[in-house]
Amino acid sequence: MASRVVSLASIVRPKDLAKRRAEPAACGGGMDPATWDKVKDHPCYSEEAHHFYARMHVAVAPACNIQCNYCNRKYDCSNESRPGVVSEKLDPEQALRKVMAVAAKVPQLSVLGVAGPGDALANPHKTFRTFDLVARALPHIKLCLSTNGLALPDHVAAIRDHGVDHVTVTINAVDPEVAERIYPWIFHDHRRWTGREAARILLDRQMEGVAALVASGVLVKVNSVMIPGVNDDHLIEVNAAVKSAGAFLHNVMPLISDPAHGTRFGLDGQPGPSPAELSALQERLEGGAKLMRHCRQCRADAVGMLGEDRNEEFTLDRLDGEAAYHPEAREAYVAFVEREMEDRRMAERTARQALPAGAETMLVAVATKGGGRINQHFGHAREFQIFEVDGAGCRPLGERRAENYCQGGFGEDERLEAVLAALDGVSAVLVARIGDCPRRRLAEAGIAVLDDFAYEYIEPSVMACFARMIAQRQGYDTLMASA
Ligand code: CLF
Ligand code: SF4
Repeated sequence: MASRVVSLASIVRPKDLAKRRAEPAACGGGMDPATWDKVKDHPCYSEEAHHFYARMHVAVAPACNIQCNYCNRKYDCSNESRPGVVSEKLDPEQALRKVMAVAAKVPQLSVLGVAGPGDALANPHKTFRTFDLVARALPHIKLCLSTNGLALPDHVAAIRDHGVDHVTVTINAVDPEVAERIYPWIFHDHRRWTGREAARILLDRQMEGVAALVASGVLVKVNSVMIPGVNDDHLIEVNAAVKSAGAFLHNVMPLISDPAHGTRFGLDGQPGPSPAELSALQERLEGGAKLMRHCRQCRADAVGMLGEDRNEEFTLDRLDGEAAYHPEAREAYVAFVEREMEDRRMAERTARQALPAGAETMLVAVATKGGGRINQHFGHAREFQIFEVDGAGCRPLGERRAENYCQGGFGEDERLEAVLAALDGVSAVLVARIGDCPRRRLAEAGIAVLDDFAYEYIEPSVMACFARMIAQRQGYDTLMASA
């Protein structure tokens, strides 16, 4: 089907290209081989890998040693999860059974994480016992944990000795004055601490732990929760500290503060940032520590590709006996991904060479079910991947969530308006298919819809879309000038 392009005059906005980073080589160009080996199939540490590989969390760490004002213990750890109760807590042996069952069914599985529902290192015996069991049974699985950092300095040697190559530390501030507005108390050295002193101890131990991990060769990712009016501007300092400490990635996540979750911030009416506020902050952080932009704020028992959750398929009552893991299925999948990645990189190179020069940039949204391809119907998309594209290449900016428009064969107007709001500022949407009615509504809103890139690779298509739209606009301008 032919593509439709609309409102070309309104879709391209000027931008200072000099400020933009060139797209890093997709195969980890510039990265040393040891680091590349750690990240190439970790869906959180590599944007490319998240198209192909899955992670799972096991909820073996219920206790926590601090209180964050954005957390209610009834809910998942907000450090690593969207609020929502974990369906069941597990002991290490149950966790192993679950990991075996998932590995048997999901060849994409490459990472096991302990991310709550409390703090992984406030439950060190359960966390490390789980890692031991899984490492013995499935040595190819990467081990990953997430922590608030309070107990981190005490466990760096154990982390290294248990073969945990990836650690996420949540650092929301580097100034105790800011931190005391986020953490009402901590439990440390057999007693409870509050106020500025609690904040100072926590921050000191976080940075001490990060430095020790980096010195041990463990890849560190820092998560920060963006809390408007509390630490939003301050996250620039956090980003600089994270960079100078040698962390691999910085992931700035929006505060989730629905009052229904019963968190302190939620009850006090503390708002989270809008997508535009989050993007604006991320823009200000460009050039500092490398940013992660594809986080999905997963549950502490999430299973599957980022953005999907298959945990319901693997609850304890559904696990019957020992699941048989067949390495051949995994090996075949890895071989397929390697071919796919190579092919994709070639397509990217070709598309980049065809980009028009010029100081213009646009946002393009993509509907995808994964696999790095445009393979989702507009009406089924619960989120859109957003890319910024210009003459230098395209960069992922993360996802924007929207309830899927199509409700069992018919669309709902209100939902379509919500999708349009989620697409604010976007110039074009690439989809596998779309109905006539939403296509018309998007056109009225000045958003081009293209379905002739259906099932193609995402990044090359985004660049080709940009090149086509610029060429059409230039053709239009020439026509108008000669009229
Ligand atoms: Fe889990 Fe976290 Fe390991 Fe990933 S999640 S412990 S690093 S395996 Fe990933 Fe989920 Fe974001 Fe966490 S998308 S919330 S960053
Ligand atoms: Fe909640 Fe995690 Fe904070 Fe502990 S560290 S209070 S579990 S968000």
